[in-house]
Amino acid sequence: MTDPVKDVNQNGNYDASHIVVLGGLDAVRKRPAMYIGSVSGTGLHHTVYEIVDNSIDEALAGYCNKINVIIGKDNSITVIDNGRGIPTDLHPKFNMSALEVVMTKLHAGGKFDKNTYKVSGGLHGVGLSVVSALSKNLDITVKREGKIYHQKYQCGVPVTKLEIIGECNIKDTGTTIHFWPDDSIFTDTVFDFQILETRLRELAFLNKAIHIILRDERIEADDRDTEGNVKSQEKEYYYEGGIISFVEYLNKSKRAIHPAVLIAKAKDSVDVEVAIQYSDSYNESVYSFVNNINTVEGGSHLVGFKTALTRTLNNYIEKNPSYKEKEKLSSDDVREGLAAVISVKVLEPQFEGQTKTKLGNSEVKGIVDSIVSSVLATYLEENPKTAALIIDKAMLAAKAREAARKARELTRRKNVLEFSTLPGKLADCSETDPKKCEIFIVEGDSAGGSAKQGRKREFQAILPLKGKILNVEKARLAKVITSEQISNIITAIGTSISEEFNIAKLRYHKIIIMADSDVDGSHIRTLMLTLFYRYMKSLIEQGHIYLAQPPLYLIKKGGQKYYCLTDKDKDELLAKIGTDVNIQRYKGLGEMNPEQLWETTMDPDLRTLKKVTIEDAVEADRIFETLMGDEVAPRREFIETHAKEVQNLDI
Ligand code: 0RA
Repeated sequence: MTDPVKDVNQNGNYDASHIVVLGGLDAVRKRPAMYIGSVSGTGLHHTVYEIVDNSIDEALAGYCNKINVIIGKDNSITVIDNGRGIPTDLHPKFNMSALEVVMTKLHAGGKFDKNTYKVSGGLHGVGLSVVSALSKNLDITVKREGKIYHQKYQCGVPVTKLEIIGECNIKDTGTTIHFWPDDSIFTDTVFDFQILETRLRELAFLNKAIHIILRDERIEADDRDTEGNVKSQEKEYYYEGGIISFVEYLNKSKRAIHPAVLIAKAKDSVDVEVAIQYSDSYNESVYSFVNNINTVEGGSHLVGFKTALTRTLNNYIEKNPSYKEKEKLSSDDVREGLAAVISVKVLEPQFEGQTKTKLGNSEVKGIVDSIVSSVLATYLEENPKTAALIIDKAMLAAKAREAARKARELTRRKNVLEFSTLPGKLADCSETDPKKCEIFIVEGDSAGGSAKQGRKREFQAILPLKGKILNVEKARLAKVITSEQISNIITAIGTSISEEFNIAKLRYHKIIIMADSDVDGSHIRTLMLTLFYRYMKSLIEQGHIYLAQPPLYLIKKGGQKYYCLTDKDKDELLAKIGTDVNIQRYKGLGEMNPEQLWETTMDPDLRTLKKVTIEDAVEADRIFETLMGDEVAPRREFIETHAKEVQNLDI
């Protein structure tokens, strides 16, 4: 493809003011990751959010209630909103249309109005110009003042004039942006329905009463999934209840113990919305947002919420004569089984932290604290039955925590007495630098035996597991640590768990789960991942957890051996070398001899490992709840769609 930047300059079709602007967008094309985080899937999907965020801003300003996102057959994206439409009149400063300023000028953003909360301009809020710069083609259509305007861009450069192409009803307004991400920039140009769905659903929860519709035109009406169900082509997200619906969604596969509570108030131009609902589970699902951005690292709004929750519940116990024991609840106690969404809108948010997802504005802490304290105290007074359920639950959590602490102390003392810190089943490696060490946690004693014989003992340790491990999703900490299999895993890894987790004590930088490629193996992988997710989450976040990929097939032809990881690999290979081959399908790891196990699954030079990552915490939380709950069908479906197909397992 020719470079439109050069074309424009050579043709001289545009005046000098463009050159400055182009210079700006050139930087975006040279170092795209600086603007959208990455050029892989994450960055690709970010381009969609960037546009949708602008439409959401229109909605927050009160002018838009419908946003359509369409994934085209050719992997293009169209975002249609019914907002006011991007202004098309001449921008006096730049001597071009306001639309062209927005599409070509870095950081022009959408809005010139400082008094509204902006979603765009937030985390990566870099403006539409960045999407335009990173699209090989972009068509924009605006309906405004009874006219339909249209302009085309290539790599951020306008290639047509802004033209009026028709007329419409004066009340009919909005913006349509159709773009094709540049495949010379993005390493991945295939949009993932589920990734877009997660964010769009989240936006619909956080901004109530907006219709957000996602359509996938790559799917034919008669496309079916592996179970034979017609795949869904279009989904609409619309939540009148806003974040109340969000916590109900988080608790969908749990048993809630009271109706969700909404706390919503504004103070000193900070808009605070909090929804809370306790369930009978032991896990905490608390999510915080600032201007619709998921503040994964928390910040002042979250601190304000946690402080207020703990103090308000303790005050209630203190004042209420029916509680004889005036148990002091900790912040952890009051969050056991809590689903909560804290959503604040702040005029000038300061984002801090490693991933710029921590709210720094210190004034927000006090504002959230005072709003949550006063509204929640009133709620508890007015709803004594719900109050009693919540307090009883937190008191149980406090007792369990105390019991767990005692049990842990006991285990520690026992270990000291027996001098046996490492489990007897562990075949450890000889290298002592954790960076160079890896541990294989292996399903079954026979595969464990082959792995011990096949390994390079300098840096590879083997811990065989006998059968399934405890489902930690359904057990309290006190029980989890009494399980022998689990305590073996914990001691071998070295970091301990929960509050006592210490990454500095990690004994292996690669922790590799090695299980069969069948349903039982999937279950074991999931049980292991649940343990890591709930009790040693940093191991996943810091990229220490991997899944081994044993081959499904051994194919021999003409003295050559080929291993295939998937059915697709096998079919492709057979297409190449012919089908008159000797094909062996492995039923399990146990069928491989030590040498085969080494060369297919363990040898760092030949093996494939999947790194486990957490793409989206809300979904990961729900997935574990679904996986470890009682429903079998959704569990199997998840494992089939996620565990085998993707390179990095996104939980
Ligand atoms: C600048 C000013 C105004 C609206 C927008 C931009 C705008 C941008 C996008 C991007 C996607 N959809 C959008 N809708 C609107 C304010 C317009 C006015 O004052 O009339």
